[in-house]
Amino acid sequence: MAVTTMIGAKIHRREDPRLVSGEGRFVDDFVLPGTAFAAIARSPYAHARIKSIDLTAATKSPGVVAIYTHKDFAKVISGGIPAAPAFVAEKKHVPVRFPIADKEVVYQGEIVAVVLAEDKYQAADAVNLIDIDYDQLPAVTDLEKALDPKSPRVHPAGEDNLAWDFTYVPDDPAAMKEADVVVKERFHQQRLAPTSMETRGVLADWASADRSVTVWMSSQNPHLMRFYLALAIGLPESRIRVVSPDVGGGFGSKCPPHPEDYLIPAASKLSRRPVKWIEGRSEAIQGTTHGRGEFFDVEAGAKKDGTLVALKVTQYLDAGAYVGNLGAFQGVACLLSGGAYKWKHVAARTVGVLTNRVPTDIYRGAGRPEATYLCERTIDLLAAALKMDPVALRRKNFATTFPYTNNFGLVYDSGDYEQALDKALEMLGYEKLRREQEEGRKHGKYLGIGLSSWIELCGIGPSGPTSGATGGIALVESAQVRVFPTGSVNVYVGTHSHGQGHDTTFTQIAADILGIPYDMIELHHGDTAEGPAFGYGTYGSRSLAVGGMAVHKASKKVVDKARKLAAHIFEASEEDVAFDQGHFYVKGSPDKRKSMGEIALASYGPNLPVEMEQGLEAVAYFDPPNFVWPFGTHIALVEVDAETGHVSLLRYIAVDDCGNIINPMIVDGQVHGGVAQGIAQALYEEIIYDESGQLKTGTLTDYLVPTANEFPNFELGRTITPSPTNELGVKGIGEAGTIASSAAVMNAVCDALSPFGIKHVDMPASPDRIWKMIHEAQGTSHNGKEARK
Ligand code: MCN
Repeated sequence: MAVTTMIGAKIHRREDPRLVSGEGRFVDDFVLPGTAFAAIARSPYAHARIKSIDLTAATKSPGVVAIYTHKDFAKVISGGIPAAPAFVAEKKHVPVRFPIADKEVVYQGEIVAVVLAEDKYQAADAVNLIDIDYDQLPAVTDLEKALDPKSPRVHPAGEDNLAWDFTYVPDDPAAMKEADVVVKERFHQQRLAPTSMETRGVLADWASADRSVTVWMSSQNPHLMRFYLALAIGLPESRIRVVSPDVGGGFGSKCPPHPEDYLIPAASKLSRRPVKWIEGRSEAIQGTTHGRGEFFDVEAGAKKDGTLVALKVTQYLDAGAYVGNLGAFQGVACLLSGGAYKWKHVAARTVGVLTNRVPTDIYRGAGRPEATYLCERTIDLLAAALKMDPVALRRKNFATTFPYTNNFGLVYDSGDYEQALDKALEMLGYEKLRREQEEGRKHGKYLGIGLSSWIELCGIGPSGPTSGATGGIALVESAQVRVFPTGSVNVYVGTHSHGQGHDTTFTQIAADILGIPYDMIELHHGDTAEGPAFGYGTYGSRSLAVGGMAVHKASKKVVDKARKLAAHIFEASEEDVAFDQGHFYVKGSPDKRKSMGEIALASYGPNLPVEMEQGLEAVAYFDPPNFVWPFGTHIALVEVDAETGHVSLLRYIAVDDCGNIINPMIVDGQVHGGVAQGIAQALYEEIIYDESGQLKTGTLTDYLVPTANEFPNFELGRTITPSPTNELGVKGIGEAGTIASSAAVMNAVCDALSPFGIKHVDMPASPDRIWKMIHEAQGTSHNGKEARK
């Protein structure tokens, strides 16, 4: 057996000293001689025809190197930004998306021209001097209005604004008839801006002499970016190097290819200079993909005793002006809409709708926060209709036998939902708080308790379903382990760490399997010139359950080879050689032993078994047999001030189960960040456009990203139900907090407001929204006078 102390060790992140002392290297830290700086001219209109572009004044502006428009880029970029099939195989209309507008702009922020100058300020100044004559066209910027066949069309080529209309399981009216109680609600998911700490950025150096390009970009999946570039810029993958160095967060928004990812390398080719573009904060809010942007029409029925019967879900998703590269992934919300519960029947349909707004795409949780929110809100609405305790309704209907196949054929690999629920209730002191709540209401104190018993599909994913969803590439994961003659090790992985702590956790896995000290192992990621041919990147809480398993597998291959060599050196049979605490020995003679380091040195020497080659290294690709299915119960305790509508989040309990754990401290950190992001959706963040498609929340003073001041100390608990899907028994945790928390907070807010007869509140539960609802419910007008009704 190998050393088993590293897996599960609560050790500090090894990457942090470098990052917190300013030693990190982000795209903007890379400086190449002769670099030209890019600034981008974007459409101020949501929909307009471009009548003319006059570059005369801008071209004369100091420091300007070149200005490129569609006609220039059309010479060096072929094809558009692709939309993956994702979870919606059949689509009606996927408009071709070239990275820069030609004759028409279809959302505010769409790129119209790229200016290169000697410095970034000169480039920005010149953008303001470009004279673009637009002819404004009717725009549709509201999801519901876009569904109306009479509304303006986002793309004239389309018959309507429907990008897709796909039914996973059709409605069965007979199923709902079995219910004694039926509830109906429309659940909104406001648009959100991903807001990573580091905005996007691209630096490209096109070397014409050897027909190659190196692109530094802030990306979560550099190999996939290399693949997309190869399809579009006329170079094979072998001549494209993509480097994603330190990346300051991404939350999914740095997975899909963005227009600038094509335009900057192309600008480098056209100008024959390295070109750098770093996104501004307002540009990020306006021009990077948004998350969510949906509403769900839900109908659910249960029997008098609380048995869940039927659920009918229709998802309407605001795709924006183009179908996002992974935008249709959010259809997964339909497939998980039944949550942790046994339903007799679940019907689901997804409708993707084009609007004149920036495209939506995956954002932390992507589809799974929506599924949890609609399911957990529905459970609370049913509990209220049945006059049942929401805890009892959950307990009665949990799936209990695993593997559990849900209504869409997805197989939940393992779980114990009741155990997580019980632990969370105990941590909260549920019964006591319910009594306090009852008492408080008599004195105008409105406490609310909200539960969210979440499940998640992650660890994306098995090759079968994922290759169909990506249009060919199976989302498996790769790793390479190289042991040098001195026994130190380099591990290369195809995932990318941008806050998740892989340098620490993946090294823990390698140290454990190889029996080599943790400090002698270095993790490398983010450079397509290193390691295996392809890496699949970081999203969908997949890195540990798929990528960590590739490290595990490659390390084991190394141990297998080392064992063969040790057997040869000991002149014993391989089966008789034990490996324990980093040492090989013949069973029964532990004193006569050789360390992995000694075997590594020997592997580069002359004395090898017949047909064994020198060296000690291995590549592995891991293709999991299933997704992994973490779960848990979160509980929020809030108090709503009926005078002001303000919600105070008093306590937040998160009990999560992500199977076996590599590093508990990192898992806790991921839960903290995730929970904060879900609470942000519930209470603060919202992208708002006006009727004409102007973004009203384009700065961080309008778009409310909360800080740690807005949160109580999160109280974390854990249950451990190992995954049978992989040898490490692990499940993902990177999105869990976000998936669970908006539902928990909103259930708490609605619970607090139930004495007013308020059944449902939309997100964000801002003071003004709640204040108005309370006044409407009380029959008083908003200024305190009599009813408006
Ligand atoms: N881990 C562990 N034991 C487990 C599960 C996970 O020790 N049972 C560790 C892993 O080894 C890894 C970390 O926890 O170090 C997260 O692992 P995992 O759940 O596999 O998630 P990924 O590494 O694939 O990260 C992706 C996930 C996603 S999809 C988003 S979005 C997200 C997130 O991670 N974006 C983040 N967390 C983020 N954190 C930061 N700081 N910044 C982002 O942009």
